[in-house]
Amino acid sequence: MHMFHENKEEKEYVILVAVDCANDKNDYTVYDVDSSLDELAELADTAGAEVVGRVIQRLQHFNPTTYIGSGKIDELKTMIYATGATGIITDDELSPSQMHNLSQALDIKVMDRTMLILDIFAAHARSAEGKMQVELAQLEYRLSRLTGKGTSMSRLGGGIGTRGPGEKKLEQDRRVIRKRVSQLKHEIKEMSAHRDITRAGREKGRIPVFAIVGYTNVGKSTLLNALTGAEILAEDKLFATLDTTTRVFEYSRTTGKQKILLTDTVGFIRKLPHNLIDAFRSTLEEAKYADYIIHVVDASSPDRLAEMKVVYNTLDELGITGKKVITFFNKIDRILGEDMRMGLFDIRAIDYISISAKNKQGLEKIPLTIDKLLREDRKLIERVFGYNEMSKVSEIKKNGEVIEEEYRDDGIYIKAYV
Ligand SMILES: Nc1nc2c(ncn2[C@@H]2O[C@H](COP(=O)(O)OP(=O)(O)OP(=O)(O)O)[C@@H](O)[C@H]2O)c(=O)[nH]1
Ligand SMILES: [Mg+2]
Repeated sequence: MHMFHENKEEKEYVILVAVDCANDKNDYTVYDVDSSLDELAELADTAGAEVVGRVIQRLQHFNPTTYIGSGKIDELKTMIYATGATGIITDDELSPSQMHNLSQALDIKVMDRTMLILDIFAAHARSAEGKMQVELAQLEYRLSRLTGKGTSMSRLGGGIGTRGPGEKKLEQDRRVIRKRVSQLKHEIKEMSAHRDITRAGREKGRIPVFAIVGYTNVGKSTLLNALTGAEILAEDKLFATLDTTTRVFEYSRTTGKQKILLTDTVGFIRKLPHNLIDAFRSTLEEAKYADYIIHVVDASSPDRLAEMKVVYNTLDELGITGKKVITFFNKIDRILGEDMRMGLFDIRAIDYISISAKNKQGLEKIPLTIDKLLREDRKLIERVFGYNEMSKVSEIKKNGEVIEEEYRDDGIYIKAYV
């Protein structure tokens, strides 16, 4: 079901179409329509299509039958003719009937943001689980269109286009797809059960786990690579990472070494399709099993605030709340001047620092920031352990942070965070 990848020769030339439902222009935590189309253009580029035009219509509400109004459809037809576009992509998910009506009216391939994101996920999925999750999301998206959920057709109860062999074929397709869907769901469930076991094993080790989360393309994988030498693909593409990777990050401080686990996760984006959230739930929820969250933000993005808000909303939606967050403002190398850096703060975070993962700038601040966080959840103890309590001492040395240690006649004096 890939839109653009199956045939590399046949490049798509697309016009991006958006409806601007007049939200508050002074609220910088909300995407404005131009930024949203910029992002859609990046998505199209990532999927290998070339953007040849943009159409924006300001409306109070989306048109329920054709998404945009009839006047705009005429304008769009002219633009299609003039640019030789082979398709359009709308910035919002279309209902089955909107998609049908628009393609009838324009006589051209009509795609929406959801299809585009699904397509990119399909092209980037590497692991068996990732591939199955994408397939599941795609099939469910198709199924909702096949059954005509929400179309006016089923409500009309018959008529042209609802009878004949086509309908029988659809019924068969539906059955095949449903079977595959339940098979996929089953297999994905088994895989995530297996992961739970691996996690349980990790729990015992008591190494603190930090999940690296953030908007797509902010530099999460670059950060993990810089800190641990992991060789994860990091590129200027949206959703380069679809599988989670965990690596040990070990650093030294005067009081000894500290090990933590860092997990790279799938990036978030606004209007992440619901099919995808459901299918990728176990992958997206990876952060749920972490002790702490590292929130990576692209400090150089003009939509920084809106992106941060999307990340926190998505975390809330996934039920990942109440975890302590530290925020890394990344790509600081792209920000010139102190003024710009002044605005970098995150009220939801315990602490925040500025870094450049790519240029390895500011990374030396990371251990201190992590220590501070770990210490907050640890208790400072100070006492003498008798020589018959050596196992306790080695336990503290392994999992805690020893500040002072002194051999005395009556035992070992220990001052430590545990
Ligand atoms: N200038 C600059 N570019 C960076 C920095 N960190 C990462 N990048 C670039 O940003 C792009 C995205 O980096 P990734 O590490 O793939 O980002 P990600 O957050 O893992 O993205 P997804 O996995 O696609 O969600 C790459 O082209 C990186 O080279 C940085 O500190 N400065
Ligand atoms: Mg990545």
